Amino acid sequence: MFKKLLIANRGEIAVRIVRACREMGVSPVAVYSSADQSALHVRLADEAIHIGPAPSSESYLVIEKIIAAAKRTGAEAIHPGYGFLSENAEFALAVESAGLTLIGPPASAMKIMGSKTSARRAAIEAGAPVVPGTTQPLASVEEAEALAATTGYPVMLKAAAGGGGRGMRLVRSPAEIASAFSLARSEAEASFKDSSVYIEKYIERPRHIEIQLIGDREGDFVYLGERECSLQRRHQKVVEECPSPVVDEEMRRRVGESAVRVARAAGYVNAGTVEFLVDREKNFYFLEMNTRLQVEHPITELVTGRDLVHEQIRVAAGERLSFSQDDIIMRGAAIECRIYAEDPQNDFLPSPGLIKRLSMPSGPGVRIDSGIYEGWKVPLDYDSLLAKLCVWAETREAAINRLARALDECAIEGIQTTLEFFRAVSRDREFRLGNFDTGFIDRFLADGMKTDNPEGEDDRDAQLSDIAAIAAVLHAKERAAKLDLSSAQAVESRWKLYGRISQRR
Ligand code: MV4
Repeated sequence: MFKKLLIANRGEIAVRIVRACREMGVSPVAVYSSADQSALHVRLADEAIHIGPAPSSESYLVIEKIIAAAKRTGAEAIHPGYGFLSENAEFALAVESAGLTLIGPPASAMKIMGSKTSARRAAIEAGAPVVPGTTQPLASVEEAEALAATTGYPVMLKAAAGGGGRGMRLVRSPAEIASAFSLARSEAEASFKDSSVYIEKYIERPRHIEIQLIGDREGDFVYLGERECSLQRRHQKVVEECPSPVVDEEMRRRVGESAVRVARAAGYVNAGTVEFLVDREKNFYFLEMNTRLQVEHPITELVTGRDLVHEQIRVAAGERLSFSQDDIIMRGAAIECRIYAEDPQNDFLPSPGLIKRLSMPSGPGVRIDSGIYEGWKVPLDYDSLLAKLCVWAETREAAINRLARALDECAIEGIQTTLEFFRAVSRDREFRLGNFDTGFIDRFLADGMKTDNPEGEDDRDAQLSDIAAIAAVLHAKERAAKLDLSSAQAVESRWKLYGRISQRR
């Protein structure tokens, strides 16, 4: 096992990796920019190396600085976390050339999955279902027109070098395709310095699920179920859950086995995620593969009871997987809310600044992965993710109730956060029913943070139970008013009241 491991990241994920190192007896080394001198990950690590000024292009993204920090401290391995250099094949090669071990897949697998057209070829080779479309870039407008006609409208034009929603265009009719094609090409060129564009049939109102997997160097793979990731805003995930409300055991096995075949076809090693779109008939189609540990990995850990970061470090050190497919039992349900420093009342505008008060929930089934502390000044230089609130319970309904409870315990003062937005989501009837697709969050926001239930009967039932709940509260208040204020109950409710008032400041 490694003695020392360098963490080429910041924020909550760097803290997450520090924790895994500690538990495994590996000494964690942090790197930090000038904006992160007093960041939590720096405080928790054994050593920390300053790697440059605040902009990530001059610090966390500079390959040579990361390698030099590892060499200087004698770290034998580097964990890239997510974002930054985590899916950069050039970085993977540089780590290897320096005689260090990357906690991640080989550069060759990153390259295959980095190009969406070659990823589709790998998936087809593996026998996985892919969205109908091309596996080579379109050569001309004429080719785009001809292929769209055979695929059938609507279609999507996507940047081959893209992914995660960037450089994508929906085309609903033949009249739009010529201009969409040239726009997609110039967007792709501007974003990725690669104008290659390919075509896919458009799947209407799909759900988005992804399979977590991990493989060792001997070629053994295990899939750890799926995560439901349909709740996104502008291609940024906001809430994820495990398992997906639409996936049953039989479907999980089929999607999981497909995902493993795709990973195998790409020569994959270590933890990775294979994304699928699911249509309304529950057909699933390979979309892309993420060659890194993902933000939302904790909900898989909560449901499977496995520590993915421990396992990543073990397989990178050359050990075999510590569990087999038969050992993976999905138990209960977990949900993650990503708490961002953004203002939901103001189009999710970033809200950096000083955290004046911080109070995080705890209690049964609650897990917080946080990169912040009271008195920390959130810089504007990086992603605005502050912390992840994850809950686990025996059932999905119990997990949502627990989430609502945990969200009510949260208080972050001094900056705007997405907490209130999650409180509204956790109360939403359609969310509670598991009735949603990738368009849910946009509709939810457009409707003033609520969704209309098309089933009138349910609405009336719910209204009646709302009325009953209001009556119960009024009754309780009346009773409390009659009680002696010095009684224990009254004292407790005054604390609660104080908490609410101070949160509003
Ligand atoms: C699609 C699609 C429908 N049909 N491809 C968006 C992110 C990128 N990873 C792929 N995306 C989509 N690709 C076909 N052929 C719909 C989306 C999509 C989406 C996918 C996952 C999660 C949220 C989404 C929101 C809008 C569109």
